Amino acid sequence: MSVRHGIPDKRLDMVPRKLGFRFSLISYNILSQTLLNNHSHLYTNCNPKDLEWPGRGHRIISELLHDRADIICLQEVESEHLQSLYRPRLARYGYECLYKKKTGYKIDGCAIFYRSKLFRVLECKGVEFNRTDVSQILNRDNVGIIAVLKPKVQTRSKSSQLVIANTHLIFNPKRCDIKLAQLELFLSELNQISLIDHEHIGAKCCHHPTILCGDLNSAPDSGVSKFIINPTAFRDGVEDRNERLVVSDEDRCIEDSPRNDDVTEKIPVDAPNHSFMFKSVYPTQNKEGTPYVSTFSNCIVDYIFYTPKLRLESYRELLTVDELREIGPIPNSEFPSDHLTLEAKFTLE
Ligand code: KL2
Repeated sequence: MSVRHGIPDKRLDMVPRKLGFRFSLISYNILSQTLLNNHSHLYTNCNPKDLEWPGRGHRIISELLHDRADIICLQEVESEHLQSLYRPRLARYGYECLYKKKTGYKIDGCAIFYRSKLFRVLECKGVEFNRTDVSQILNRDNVGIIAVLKPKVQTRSKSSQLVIANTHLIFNPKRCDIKLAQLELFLSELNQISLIDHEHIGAKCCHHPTILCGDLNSAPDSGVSKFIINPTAFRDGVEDRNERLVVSDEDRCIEDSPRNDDVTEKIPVDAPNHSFMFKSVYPTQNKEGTPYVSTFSNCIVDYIFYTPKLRLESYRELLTVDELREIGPIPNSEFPSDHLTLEAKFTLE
């Protein structure tokens, strides 16, 4: 059992509310085996045994099944492993799966598993971020997936459906402009799917209860995070706006750059906006000011955001940067990925 499973969930409200529909959700970047093998220099401090396939795959399954979450959002799921391992193994426990593979020659993608006893899928949309027809910087193969789920059980919740959006933004630390463009595109798709009444755009609470989660490859103080939480402040922030201005040639040489990268310098982009009122499940630091982490770095890069009409009941605490440093590099025998699992419980109001 992992260190984190021994720690009780952080509860926000001790008053039990039995009225609404309750469900749990996981977001987890499971670390694709192909990416692990291709970037083996990143894992030289790990025990090679802990990196082997299929052992790591089986430990990922155990981690996923530990709490039997009702919805499991995964990133870096290889289509091959989805068919041979994740889909059949999770099916035994009552999960069905929705999947969107990255475009181009990429082998992995985003998956949403859900307990089919509990939910019916009303709609599902894979969103491709390679959209040079929209913007020249939208030229990478990242994707997201959006599902509209309807609880099958009778509840007293006023809301009758739930929108789940799961994505994995580009890694390249110097291309915050692309991360933001990918996010904007994803949020505009999410907006179309999640809007309740198209005649009341701009009105408060015009969306179905919505969860946005995944690996944003962005720190809590990044433009990406700020834009999600407070788009108005982001639009007004000169500093953040600068993140949208494009970068030097040297910056483009990192991994995910397409070979003939012909991004134009300083593309003027309209100020981005969205009308979701997202809150983040996870605090970015503890009471002493020590940052929490979701991967072996110095901050959180994975998130679960939720809108009004969802009540956060509890969440599994992350580790602080010091706690993870003490544990050492991951993957290890307890942590099968280089990311930690994010898990939260909600009530649909
Ligand atoms: O940061 V990640 O890991 O969410 O854990 O997302 C990307 C990176 C993933 C998909 O592109 O592959 C990892 N150095 C380190 N990690 C990299 C690099 C790199 N140059 N390129 C890709 N990844």
